[in-house]
Amino acid sequence: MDYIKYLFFSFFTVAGNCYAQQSLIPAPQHLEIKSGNLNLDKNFSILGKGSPEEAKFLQKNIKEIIGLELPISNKCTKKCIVLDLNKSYGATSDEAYVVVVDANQIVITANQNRGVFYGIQTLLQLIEENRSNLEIPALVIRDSPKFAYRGMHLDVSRHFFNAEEVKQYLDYLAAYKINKFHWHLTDDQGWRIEIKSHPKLTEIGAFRKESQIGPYAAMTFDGKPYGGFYTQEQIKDVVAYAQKLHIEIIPEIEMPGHALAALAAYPELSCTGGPFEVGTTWGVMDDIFCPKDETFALLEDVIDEVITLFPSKYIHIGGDEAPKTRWKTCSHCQELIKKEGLKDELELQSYFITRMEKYINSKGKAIIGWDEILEGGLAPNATVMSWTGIQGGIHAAKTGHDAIMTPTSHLYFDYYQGNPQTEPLAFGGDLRLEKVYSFNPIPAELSAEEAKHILGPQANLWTEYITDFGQVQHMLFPRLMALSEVAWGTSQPDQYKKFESRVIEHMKTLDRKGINYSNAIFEVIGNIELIDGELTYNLSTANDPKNIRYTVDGSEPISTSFPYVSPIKIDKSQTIKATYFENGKPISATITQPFTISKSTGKHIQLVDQPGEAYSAGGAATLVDGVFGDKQFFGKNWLGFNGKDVNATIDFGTETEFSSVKLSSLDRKGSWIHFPKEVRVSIANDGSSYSFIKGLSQAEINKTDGDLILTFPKQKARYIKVEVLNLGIIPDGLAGAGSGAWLFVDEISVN
Ligand code: TNX
Repeated sequence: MDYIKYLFFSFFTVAGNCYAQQSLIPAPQHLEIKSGNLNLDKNFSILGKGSPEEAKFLQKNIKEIIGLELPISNKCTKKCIVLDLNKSYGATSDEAYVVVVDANQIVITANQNRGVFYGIQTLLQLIEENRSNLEIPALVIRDSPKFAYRGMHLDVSRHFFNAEEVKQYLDYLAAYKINKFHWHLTDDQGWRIEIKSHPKLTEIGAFRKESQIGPYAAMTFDGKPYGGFYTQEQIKDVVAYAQKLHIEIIPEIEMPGHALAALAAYPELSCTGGPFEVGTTWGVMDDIFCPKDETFALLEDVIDEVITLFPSKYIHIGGDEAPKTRWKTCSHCQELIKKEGLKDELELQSYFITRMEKYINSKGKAIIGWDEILEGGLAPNATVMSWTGIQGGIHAAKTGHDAIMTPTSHLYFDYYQGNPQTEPLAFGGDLRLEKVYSFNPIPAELSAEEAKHILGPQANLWTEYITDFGQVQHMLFPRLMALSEVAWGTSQPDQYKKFESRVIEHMKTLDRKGINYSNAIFEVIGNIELIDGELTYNLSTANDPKNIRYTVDGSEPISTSFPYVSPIKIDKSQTIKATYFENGKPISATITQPFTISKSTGKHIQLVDQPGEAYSAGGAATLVDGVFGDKQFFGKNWLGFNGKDVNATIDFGTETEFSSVKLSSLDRKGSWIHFPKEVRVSIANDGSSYSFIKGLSQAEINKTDGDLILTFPKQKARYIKVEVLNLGIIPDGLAGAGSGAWLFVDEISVN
């Protein structure tokens, strides 16, 4: 492939060398190349010393890569790979290791077997990369991770992945030095862990009558019964497997929300008494565990069994997305609130979590919970898993609690990693490899002392839209590699292109192993840039960008269309289409980007309230960048405001004439996104005394498809203010009832 050649060439020229071993992921903290090579051949043996399990692991994997079964022996005659478990080796971390390669031997030194294991993983990558000639360059690697918590999650409730698949998943994590596996075992759509004291949890709770398929809003179902669970024997087997890979499994048992599968089995644990069915649709359900004594009794029994199965010090008890709708109208809950002297249902949630925490602590274990466990007061010893943004993590760290960073904006691997037109159906969002790679787990707001509470990052893989294991692989790769380097602490976001070339090298390994991955990095990616009022469209690809051909008149690019040499200047309305070509043939899908230039394009714009982190695109300027957000796909180019209004002021610079304002909004009730309840346009010449010009009422807005057009007699002014009012609290009966609605807006086009 030409792109490989190109990258090879560019890497050579940029780095001044082309040592293949620089493709290690995660990049080691320290790597020194020496002169000469080691030729790995059948004369080598493996000296296991204090690491017999690791020696076997190395033997098995070398055989898989190069077909040679090297003997394991107790002494080294000449050529050997030495696993030197040396307790006196003075590393500060028990995951640290050193690899030394010279002409005759390879020595891996560490003070713990987990360090030896990571040294082996590094060595396997070196062998993998040099498998054509089996020449490994002489080198010294000294390495240790920055974060002790390097996590990856898998949701097995929405779709079930069997024990063998979970073991493969663990292999992938181990290869990239991830050391925590968060196993999301229970949710509305399925209870997946056998609990001997309460067999109905799986007899009933592990099976649903059908599953939602396709995009959420379409509300289509497949009519096919679906289910599965792990027996305790299988769980033990997976836990033992993970231990060999030095991965700690953290089980999650969701409470009080995401509990419909358990309630279908034991409806008496709800506030209404049911009956219920195991969830068939996605989203957030109103029926949650009722804080009754029998609920706590069952959950404590569950915890008792979970604790015997999982050696981890942590039990994750969920805590997210628990609507208080039922608790508000349940007499038991209201009496409990009074009896315990609680303020409201949020404090009741805190009571629930704290009560479970006490029980779990009494068994010598600690809890982790999602952000929402902060609501109504944080349980005393809890670790917060910060997902809605990074604020939960900041708050936790500032109040002396540990936190794990897993924000939707950077680490939700159920979001799209490429063009939604060519990627499999996903939850939404826009999370490309480069963005994952740019994540810094330590928020800038924290002092060095507070930052010690940030245990590390974790990426989550929710599986509403992931129906089989091949698709799990596709969503995981290559983003797992970016997570790996972020968590190891050697990521360099300003060197993304170098990381990308290492990822391309690793794709060969994935090909050899038959693992699916997304090719999205080879797509043509268009980025809109607005600098000093000048609009440009920048195209990029992991391939050679010079092979991109584009048109400006909406026609399909052909091999003789304009070659892309520099950012395309956009100074009038037009549609750009771009495709990547090789040998005269289109290789990538074509991207299409219409631009609508108006009097507000590129003008200075200010917002009173800022959009939510995950939907902040390019900030306020996104509203005047000449591009209307795509209504099919709210991950890109839209600004999303949670519970807040849009209050935007545009400064034309000089007095300007106009007679219309057009903006777009979205209505996706299943995703908590609602049309605004009002739009108001006002103008001013001094930037402070605004006069109202025109508005749109809720009834008028609800008649549109989201294109909101306000026309009025010609005005002349320097400033225009556009207020788009959020619906407010989502009404009962709709997804997310009781929470703040999301308001999505894009482009404010003035003419
Ligand atoms: C939110 S993250 C959820 C999950 C969904 C996920 C989809 C979290 C604690 N709750 O139940 O699967 O969004 O991205």
